[in-house]
Amino acid sequence: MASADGEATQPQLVDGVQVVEVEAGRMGYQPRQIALEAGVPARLVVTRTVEDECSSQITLPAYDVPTTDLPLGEPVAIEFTPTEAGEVQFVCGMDMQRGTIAVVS
Ligand SMILES: [Cu+2]
Repeated sequence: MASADGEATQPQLVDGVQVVEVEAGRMGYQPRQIALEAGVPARLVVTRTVEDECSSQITLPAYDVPTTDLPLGEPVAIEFTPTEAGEVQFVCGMDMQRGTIAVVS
């Protein structure tokens, strides 16, 4: 499940949606690097696994995903459609933990 640093995790295509499961845990986001295709709806399913204020919220500013609460142990879906190629980041509520999404067209 965990990929080596530098190797982006590919989504699973579920009913036309690119789905990636993300853990917000002791080591930050896992996976930390995700690859998505532009123009296809995407869903990050994020589960927080640590009692840690830092990872209790997540946001994806580039796609106007509002700051979203992550209750401990409850998967939360973050949905957006990447529109153009490039790298965007998802970050914790305090902008400390980061993950990278490489969007390809
Ligand atoms: Cu934080």
